[in-house]
Amino acid sequence: MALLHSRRLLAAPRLAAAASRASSWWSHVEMGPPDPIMGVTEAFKRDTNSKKMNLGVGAYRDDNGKPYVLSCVRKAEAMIASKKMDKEYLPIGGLADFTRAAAELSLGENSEAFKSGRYVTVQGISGTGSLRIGANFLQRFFKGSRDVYLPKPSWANHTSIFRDAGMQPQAYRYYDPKTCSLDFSGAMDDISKIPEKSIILLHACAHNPTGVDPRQEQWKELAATVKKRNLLVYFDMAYQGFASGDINRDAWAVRYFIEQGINIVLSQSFAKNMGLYGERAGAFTVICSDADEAKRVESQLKILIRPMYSNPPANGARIASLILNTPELRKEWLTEVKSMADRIISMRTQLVSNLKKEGSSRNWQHITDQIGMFCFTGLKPEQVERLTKEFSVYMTKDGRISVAGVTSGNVGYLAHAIHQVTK
Ligand code: PLA
Repeated sequence: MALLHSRRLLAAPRLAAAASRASSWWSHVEMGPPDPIMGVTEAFKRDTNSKKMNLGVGAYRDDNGKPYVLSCVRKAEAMIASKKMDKEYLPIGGLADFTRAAAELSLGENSEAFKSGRYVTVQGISGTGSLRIGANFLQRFFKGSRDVYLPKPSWANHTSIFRDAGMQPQAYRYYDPKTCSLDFSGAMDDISKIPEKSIILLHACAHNPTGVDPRQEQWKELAATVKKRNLLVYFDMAYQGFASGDINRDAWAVRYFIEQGINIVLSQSFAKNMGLYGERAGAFTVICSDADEAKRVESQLKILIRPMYSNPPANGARIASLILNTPELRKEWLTEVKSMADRIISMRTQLVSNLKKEGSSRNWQHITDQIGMFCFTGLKPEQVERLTKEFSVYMTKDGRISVAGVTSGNVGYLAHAIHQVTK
C-alpha cells in the first residue's frame, strides 16, 4: 500500500505535466529564429572578450565607443523638466508642433505642398511604427495593387512590416555585389516593368544596408520612370542628415519627386539624426492633391491609429519639437548631426588605410564610396562567421557593418581581423 501510494505520488505530477502539454493552447508554437539585426546585439552581450565590437545594429557611438546623447537633446530635456509638464495623453495624431516641424524638415520650408497645406503628417512610434501606419493605411485605402516593390537588398524589417500589414513585398534589383555599387541599369530595367498602380519603396538617403544611393541625375531618371509607370512612391527616410551631414541635401530626392508632381508617402525617424532611439519619435506623411483631401486622409489615419496604440508617446516628440522649433537648439543640432556624419566618414577612411597597413591587396574603395551609417563590406557569410568566432567582431550575416560603431581605438583591430579572414 505504501509503495503503491508513493508510486502514485511520483507518477501524478508527470501525468499532469503531460496532460497540460497536450491540452496547452500553445503546444504547436515553434521556436522562432532570433532577429537578424537585434539578435546580433544579444549574442554580443553574451561575449566576454574585452576586445569585442558590436557593428550590428545602427546605433551611433562616440569615439570612445559610448552611446552618445546629443547636447541639444540634453538641453531640450532640461527645458522640459523645468516646465514641469503634465503627463496627459497626446492627441491621436501626435504633438502638433512636432508633426508640423517634421513635415517642414523633410519637405522644406519653401515647399509648395507644405505651404499650401496639401499634406498630412501624423506622429508615429519612430521610423518602424510610422512605416507600419503607412503600410496599414495602404492596405486599407490604396486602390491599386497589394504589391510593394522593395530594393534588393533592403532593411530586413521592411518585408515583415508590409507582410504583417497584409501587403505583398516584391523586389527590384538595386545593388551589384560584383562592383559593390548601385546596379542602376538593373534597377531601371526592373522598375520599368513594375505593373501600373503598384507601390515602390525608396530609401530617401543612406540606403540600408548597402550605403549606396543614386546620384541626382539617376534620381531624376527614376522619378520620370515611376511617374510614367504610375507607381505610388513610399519614401523611407530614417537617416536625414546622416548621409552627407546636411539635412537639406539628404532630403533632395524627396523634395525633387514632389516638385515633379509625384504625391509620395513618407516615413521619418528621429532615432538616428537626433539620437532618440529609445524615445520612438517618428512621423508618417501623405502628400495629397489639396488641403481638403489631406483633412479626409487625416481623419482616416486617426481611425487607424486609435485601436492600434491610441496615441503616441509624448517625451521624444517634445524633445524633437523643441529642437526643431527653437532656433538656438536647431542650430546646435545641425552642427551635431554634421559632426556625427563626419566621424563616420573619417572612420571609413581610417578603416581603408588600416587595411592597407595590414598588407591587404584587395580593393576596398567601396568602403569610402558608400555613405551613411552602414558599410556593405562584401564579406561572405563564412568570413563574417570567422570574424565573430575568432575576433568577437559582431555584424549582420550579410556583411553589413555599422561604421558608427568603429572608433579610432578599435579601427586597427577591426582592419587586422578583416585582413585575417580575407587574405
Ligand atoms: N528604416 C530604415 C531604413 C532603418 O534602417 C531603420 C532602423 C528604421 C527604418 C527604423 O528605425 P526606428 O524604428 O528605430 O526609428 N534600422 C536599424 C535598427 C538602425 C533596426 O534594425 O531596427 C538597423 O540597424 O538597421
